[in-house]
Amino acid sequence: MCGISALILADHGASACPDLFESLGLLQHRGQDAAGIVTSGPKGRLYQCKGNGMVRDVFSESQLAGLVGSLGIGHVRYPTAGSSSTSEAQPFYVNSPYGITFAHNGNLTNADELRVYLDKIAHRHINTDSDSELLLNILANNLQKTGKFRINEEDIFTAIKDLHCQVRGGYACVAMVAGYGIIGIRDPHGIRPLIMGRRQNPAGYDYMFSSESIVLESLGFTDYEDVKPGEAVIITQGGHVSRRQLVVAEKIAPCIFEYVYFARQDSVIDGISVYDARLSMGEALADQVTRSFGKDLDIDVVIPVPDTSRVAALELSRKLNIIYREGFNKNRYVGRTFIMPGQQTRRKNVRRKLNAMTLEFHDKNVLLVDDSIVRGTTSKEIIQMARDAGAKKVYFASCAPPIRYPNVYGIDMPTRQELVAHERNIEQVAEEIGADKVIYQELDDLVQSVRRFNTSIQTFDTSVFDKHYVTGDIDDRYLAQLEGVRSEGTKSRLSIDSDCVGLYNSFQTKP
Ligand SMILES: *[C@@H]1O[C@H](CO)[C@@H](O)[C@H](O)[C@H]1NC(C)=O
Ligand SMILES: CC(=O)N[C@H]1CO[C@H](CO)[C@@H](O)[C@@H]1O
Repeated sequence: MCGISALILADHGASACPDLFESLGLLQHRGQDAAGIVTSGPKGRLYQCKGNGMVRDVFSESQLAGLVGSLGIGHVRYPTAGSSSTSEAQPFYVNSPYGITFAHNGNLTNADELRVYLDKIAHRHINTDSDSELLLNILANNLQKTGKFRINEEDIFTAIKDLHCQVRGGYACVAMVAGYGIIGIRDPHGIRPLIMGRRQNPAGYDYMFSSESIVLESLGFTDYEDVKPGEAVIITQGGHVSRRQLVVAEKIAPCIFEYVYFARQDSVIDGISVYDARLSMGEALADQVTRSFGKDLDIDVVIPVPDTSRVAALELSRKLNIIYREGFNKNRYVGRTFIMPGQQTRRKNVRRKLNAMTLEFHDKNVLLVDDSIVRGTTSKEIIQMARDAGAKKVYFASCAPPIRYPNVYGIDMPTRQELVAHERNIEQVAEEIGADKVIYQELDDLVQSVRRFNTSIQTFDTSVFDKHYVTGDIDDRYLAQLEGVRSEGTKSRLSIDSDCVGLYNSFQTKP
């Protein structure tokens, strides 16, 4: 996952950098691998600072002072499969046309085709493995086609509309055109979140885009609203806001994992409070526990695996009428294990991160509650810690259903083989992680826990649970390719909408 922000101030003499810097700190949970800010100053000149590491480590005070200008964009990145060293930190920049900078959150599913297109047809050099560089160059190339000295709003909307035809996947993006303004883009399925808000001050309104509403709230922005799936928003330096619905997808499918794990609980995405959704998940999970245990409900205490699952565990304990206790103490100065690359680091990290208190475990049957079970290595370690602390029986409940398939839209899930629930039933998972019993949320219950707060959303992206990939372009061959198992004849193919054909008229990959 990544986090993005963009800011444009009404007062052209003021500096956008302090708020952008703070916004990245507030988005740090979405990525701790790299961070970057680009601002646009007088004469449309761009100023940039980016690098690998946590937000507080990437920017020094003097570097921040050098990021002048009243508009800018920022990004925090987490590593995806082996990309931490090969991909450059964002934002990315192209000097032609107009000087555009770009940052995004998500992952494309037709990156290979786009690479070929940019190389063979657009003659644009791509220097990294990052999807952002592809998106930026597609946008730049579409704008270039206007052949104009100065672009207007219409040109930008057209370029973005074409971009939606050309790219597939989940992507929420912010862009800045030097000396012109900032742009927010959300993919037609609305898989990745993007929200905008405004803040009044004597000079007029400041505007901001961000991945999560908590950023806007913390920085004093109000009236926030999600950028709609398939919508683009342009905000010029004159403070003019244009929103346009460019593409209407058959299905809107926001990523359900934002609610389960990624987003901060004090954020609201697509009108749904993450906190409310997690409470609901706990309530539904309580019913599942009751169904699963039947008459033999022999749980003495409910203990959350900190931090994400606390809210759900609390509600679950209330509903089951079983006492809730904090049995694990967290060392808050160690990073989240899910985000660290490499199995070895992950294993050691659990015990560095958590400590089980004998007081709460000794001689008890405990129900541990976590947001999800991914590889199972963390769960296994935690269960062992509970046993070492004297627990009699250790039950493990997950707010999410079994994760059996990879995520291709920007969440760093391991390959199928590494997922503990892949090709294992619940009893086998319990055995694998060493639990006396595992209780998984039902998928329907998870979806209802979120959807009840915005029933206008018919579907969510639940591909990691049910293998239903909303972009319609993911098959076993694609997944095998992801896993590095290159089979014969996996040449990239183009699947494009009929109304997009013109964009590709001179471009077909050979069979
Ligand atoms: C529900 O979600 C849709 C899709 O993102 C959004 O357009 C709508 O504004 C949301 N409803 C509320 C009440 O926020
Ligand atoms: C950030 C990013 O671009 N991540 C990955 C997106 O998916 C492709 C596979 O299609 C990976 O190669 C990228 O590294």
